[in-house]
Amino acid sequence: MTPETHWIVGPGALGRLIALRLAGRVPVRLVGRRRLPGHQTLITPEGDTLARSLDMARVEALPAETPAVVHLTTKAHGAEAAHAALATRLPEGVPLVLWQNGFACQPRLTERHHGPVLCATTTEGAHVQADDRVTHAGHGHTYLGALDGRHRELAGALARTLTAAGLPAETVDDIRVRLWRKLAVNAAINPLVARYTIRNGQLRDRPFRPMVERLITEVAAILSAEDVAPPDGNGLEGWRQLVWQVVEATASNRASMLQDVLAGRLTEHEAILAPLLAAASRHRLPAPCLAGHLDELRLRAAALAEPPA
Ligand code: KPL
Repeated sequence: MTPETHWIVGPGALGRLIALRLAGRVPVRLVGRRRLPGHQTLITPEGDTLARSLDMARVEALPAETPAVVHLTTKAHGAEAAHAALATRLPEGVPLVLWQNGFACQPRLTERHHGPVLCATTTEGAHVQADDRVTHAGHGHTYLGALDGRHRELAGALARTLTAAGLPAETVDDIRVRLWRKLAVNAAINPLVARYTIRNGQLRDRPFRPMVERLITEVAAILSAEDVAPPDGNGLEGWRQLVWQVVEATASNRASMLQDVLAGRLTEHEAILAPLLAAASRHRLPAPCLAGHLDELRLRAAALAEPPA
């Protein structure tokens, strides 16, 4: 029994980045649906190689240990199913950290989980190179907090552990606002780059720039009605600055939604666009561009789910 073990459920790029960084500090177990090589390598943003042996477990064959923390690092659409598969195995009180994009599973799992729930939003960039290799593409920052404003000590301790492991983190009292801000950026960038198969920087050019502007206008009106302020509190202009700063900083990147499309995977459209459209309908605000993207991505998801003829 290793009561201080951090379980990392969802061994994609972010999950393995967290596991490999934390493994130098605390016991770590990677939990997933399929078996991955136990020896994993991280290529750091500086080009160094960090190799570690990690304990692995499949969800169906979890060891008899009580984890200190469960980090859920699946894609947003996999989070609730992954939690359901684990929940009956966890004693009450085990803290859960939700690392998902969007604002869909976070309120639901905060209600459902029998223990403290923290949400994390991060700008760490990572991508999978192979089953045993992940690239930490760029250093970022992580914010941690509970939607119900509780568990500050737990969040503080976790932020210190992550920071000491090389993933700078801090606790915040407004994690809901921060999750919505990231969602806003994702909503203005991701559907367009996925639809037109372009890198983020191409959004600066015609014909894409006005399309981004229309999305920002819709998102800004919805978030203002939801009382979610942009970072500098400056209304529509604040949202424009935020989105264009991110486009600039990630100009040569392929956004996560484009990577999902190119790999034939489901995208995170429900977690990113559906909460915005639900808010738009609550406040009776028009959102034709967001709705068009959601419809299109839903059609794609339905086609992916169909068995090949
Ligand atoms: O988070 C992102 C993603 O790729 O999903 C960015 C780079 C901000 C684009 O929305």
